[in-house]
Amino acid sequence: MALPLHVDPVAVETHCPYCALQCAQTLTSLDAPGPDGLPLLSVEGREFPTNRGGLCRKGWTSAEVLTAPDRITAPLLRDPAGELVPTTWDTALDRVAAGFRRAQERRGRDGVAVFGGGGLTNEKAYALGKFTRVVLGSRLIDYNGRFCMSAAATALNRSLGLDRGLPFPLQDLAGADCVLLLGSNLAATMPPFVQHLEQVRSRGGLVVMDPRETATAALTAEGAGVHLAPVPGTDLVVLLALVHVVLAEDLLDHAYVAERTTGLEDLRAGVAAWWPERAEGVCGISAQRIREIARLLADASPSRGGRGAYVLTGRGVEQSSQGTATVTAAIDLALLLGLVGTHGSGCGPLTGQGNGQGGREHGLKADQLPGYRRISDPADRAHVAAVWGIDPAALPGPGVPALELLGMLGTPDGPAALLVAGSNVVVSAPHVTAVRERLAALDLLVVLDTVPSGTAQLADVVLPILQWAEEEGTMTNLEGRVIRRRRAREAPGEARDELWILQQLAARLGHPDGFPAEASAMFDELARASAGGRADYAGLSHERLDREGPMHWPCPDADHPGTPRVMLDGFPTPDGRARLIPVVPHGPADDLRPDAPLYLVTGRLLEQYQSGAQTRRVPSLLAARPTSFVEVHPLLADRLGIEDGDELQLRTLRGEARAPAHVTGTIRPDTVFMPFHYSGSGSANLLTSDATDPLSGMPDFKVTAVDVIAVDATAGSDARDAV
Ligand SMILES: Nc1nc2c(c(=O)[nH]1)N[C@H]1C(S)=C(S)[C@@H](COP(=O)(O)OP(=O)(O)OC[C@H]3O[C@@H](n4cnc5c(=O)[nH]c(N)nc54)[C@H](O)[C@@H]3O)O[C@H]1N2
Ligand SMILES: Nc1nc2c(c(=O)[nH]1)N[C@H]1C(S)=C(S)[C@@H](COP(=O)(O)OP(=O)(O)OC[C@H]3O[C@@H](n4cnc5c(=O)[nH]c(N)nc54)[C@H](O)[C@@H]3O)O[C@H]1N2
Ligand code: SF4
Ligand SMILES: [Mo]
Repeated sequence: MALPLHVDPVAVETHCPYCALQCAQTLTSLDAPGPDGLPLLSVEGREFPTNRGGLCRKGWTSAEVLTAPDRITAPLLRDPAGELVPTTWDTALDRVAAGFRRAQERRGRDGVAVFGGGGLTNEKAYALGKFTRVVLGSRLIDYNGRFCMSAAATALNRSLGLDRGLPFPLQDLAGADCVLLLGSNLAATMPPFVQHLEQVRSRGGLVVMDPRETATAALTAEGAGVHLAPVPGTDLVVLLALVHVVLAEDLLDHAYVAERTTGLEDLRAGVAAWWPERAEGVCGISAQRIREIARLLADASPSRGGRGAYVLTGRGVEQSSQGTATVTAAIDLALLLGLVGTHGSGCGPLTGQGNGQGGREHGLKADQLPGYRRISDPADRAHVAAVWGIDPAALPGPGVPALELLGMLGTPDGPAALLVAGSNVVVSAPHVTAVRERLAALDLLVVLDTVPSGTAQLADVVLPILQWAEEEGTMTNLEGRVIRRRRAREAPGEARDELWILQQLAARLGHPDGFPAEASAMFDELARASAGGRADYAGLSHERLDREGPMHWPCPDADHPGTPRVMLDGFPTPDGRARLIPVVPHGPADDLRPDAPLYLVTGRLLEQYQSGAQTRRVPSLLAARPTSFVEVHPLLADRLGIEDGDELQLRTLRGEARAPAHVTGTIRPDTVFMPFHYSGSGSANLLTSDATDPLSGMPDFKVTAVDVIAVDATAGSDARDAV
C-alpha cells in the first residue's frame, strides 16, 4: 500500500547500504511513523554511472532493515544468569574499557584484538584502525575483506604496484569487443551491472567462466558469448593455457610488453608446459575452446585492431588457496595483450562489499596504514605517526590475517578480548565450528551491530550502532569512486554513531583527544593521513564531494579533478613497469578422495546478503529464499536416489551440514553448490576448509571435497545435528 507523502518530504541523496556497486538512492521521509516512532523512508533509484537509476531487490527493500523488530536500541550486557540485558551507555562503555585494560594487563598490548568489516564507511574504518594502533597499541586488527578481496589486492600490488579495484569507470566496458569474466555471478550479485555488458554481448564477446550455469553465464546465450564450465578450482590452469596460446601463436602486444613490462622470458618458461591439450586433461575445457578464447581476447585487443578487451575477476577464482596465483595469471594475460593502464581496455577484480575498497585502503588490514601505506615501511610509519601525534616507534608492527587472528583468540598467548565491528564471523568465516570455540574462550567479546547477529548473540557486551541511512560518511566503490553517504533519519532509541563510541572508549582508555565524533572532521584527518600515499584522498572533503559530486582517488589536492583511469602514464613500481610473474598451480588444498568424491562450491543468491544478518530480516527477501539448500545435478540425484526437496547430509573434513536438495541441470554432475547466507545446520561454513593462500591469507571458500548422502540412508547411523 502506498503511504501518503509528508507535505514537505525530505529527500536525501545517498547510496545503497549493501554491495560495492553503491547504486544511488533517494530516501524520502514518509508521513507515517514506523514501529520505532520515527518516519518510515521510501527508497528510489537515482541516476548514477554504476546503476543508471536501477536498483536490485535488496536495494529497494533496504529501508526495512532500519525497523527490524529485533533492532537493538540500547547497550546490552550479559548478566550473571547469562542473559543479554539492556544497560546504560556509561555502564557498557566502562565495562568494555575495564575489560580491555584487564586483557592487556594479562596478555600485553596484543591482549585485545579488533575485527572490522568492509561495510564500514571510510571514516569508521580509519577511526577503528587508529583506535587499535594508538589507543590499544595492538597490532591485531584485520577484517572480513581478508575473506573477500585479499587475493586480488595482493596480486595487483605485486604485479602493478597498485590496487584500485577497477582502474577504470564501469561505463568504459561499453566500448569493448570482449569481456572475460572469471568466477563472478554479477547478474545475481550486482544486477544493475548487467547494463554495462549490453554492447559487448551484442558483439558476441562476453566470456563467463563458472562451473555453474548461473544467471551471468546465461547472458552468453544466443550468440552473446561463451560459457566455460571448468572443473572447480582449475581456473589457474585455464589461464596458464590461455597465456601459453598467446605466446605460442605470437598474439601479444610486442611494443607494450617491451615498453611497459618486465619478466617476459620467465613467464614464457613458466607457461611452456601448459599447452592446451594438457590443460584440457585438468580443467575439462577442450583445447580447441581454449585456443578460440585466446584468439577472441587477442583480436579484441587494440594492438590487433580490436576496440578493447577486459579481464575481470570475482570471488569464484579469488577465494582459493591459490587465489593470488590465479589473479596474477589473469593480470599476466591482460599485460601480454596490452590491456592494463591503457584507454579502452582493462583488468581488475569486482570488489564485493559496499566499502571493501576503502576498508583496505584506510587501516582495517593487518599490514596497512591509511592511504594504502605499509605498516612495515619506515617512511610510511613516520608520516602516519606525525598525523596521529605519536612517536613512530610507538606504532605496532603488522598483525596477522583474519583467519589466523580468529585462531589465536583465547589461546594462552593470544588475545583475551575481541571487538567486532561489521562482520558476522560465526556464519561467514570458514570452518565456523572452530571459530565458535575460539570466541567462547575469550574473556570479553564486544560486538557493535544494529541487530542481534549470530556473533552478537555470543557477546558479553553489544553496543547498538547507527546504520547507513542514519549516518554521515563516505564510501569508495568498486571503481575507486568516493561517494557520500548521508543521514536521512534520526537515531532510534539509544543507538549511537560508531565514531562517538570510539571517542568515548578512547577517552576512557586515556586518549581524550584525536577521535572526533563528526564524520567530516574524521574525513579531514583521513585525507591528511593519506596525503602522498598510494590511495591519496588529500584533495577531498565532505564539503567538496557535496559540491562537486563523487570523485575517484587519487585526488592529491583541492584543485585536482580526481583520477577515473589510473596507471595510464606508468605503473607505481620502482621502475615504472608492470611485472609479468610466472605462477605454478597446486590445485585446491582439499582435493577429491574416496570418502569425499564431490566438489562443494559456495556462493551467493540475489535475494540474500552475506551472513544474512540484514537481508534475513527483510520479510520479502526471507520469503523468497527462506532456507539453505544444495544444488544437485539430475545425474547425481539419480545416483543418490533422491528427488528435489529431499533432505541431504553433507560431510567434509571439517564437519557436517544438512539442507534440502535443489535438483537442477545448471551445475556439473561432479559438483554441488550451497549458498553461505544461512546459520544453523544448513550453514555452508560448517563444511568449508580453513586452508589459506600463503600470500594473501584468503581461505579456500570456493572448493571443498564433500560427501553427500540422502538423509534416510543415514538413519540409525551417526547422523547428528551439526549445530
Ligand atoms: N545478492 C548478493 N550480492 C552480493 C553479495 C551477497 O552476499 N549477496 N555480496 C557482495 C560481496 S561482499 C561480494 S564479495 C560479491 C561476490 O560476487 P560474486 O563473485 O559474483 O559471488 P559468488 O557467488 O561468491 O561467486 C561467484 C561465482 O563463483 C563461482 N565459482 C565457484 N567456484 C568456482 C571456481 O572454481 N571457478 C570459477 N570460475 N567459478 C567458481 C560460483 O559458482 C559463483 O557463481 O557480491 C557482492 N554482492
Ligand atoms: N562459504 C563462503 N563463505 C564466505 C564467502 C563465500 O563466498 N563462501 N564470502 C566471504 C566474503 S566475500 C565476505 S565479504 C564475507 C562477509 O560476511 P560477513 O563479514 O559476516 O558480512 P555481513 O553479513 O555483511 O556482516 C556484517 C555485520 O555487520 C553489521 N553491520 C552492517 N553495517 C555495519 C556498520 O556500519 N557497522 C557495524 N559495526 N556493523 C555493521 C551487519 O548487521 C552484520 O551483522 O563472507 C565471506 N564468507
Ligand atoms: S546492486 Fe548492490 S548497491 Fe545496487 S541495489 Fe543491489 S545491493 Fe544495492
Ligand atoms: Mo565479499
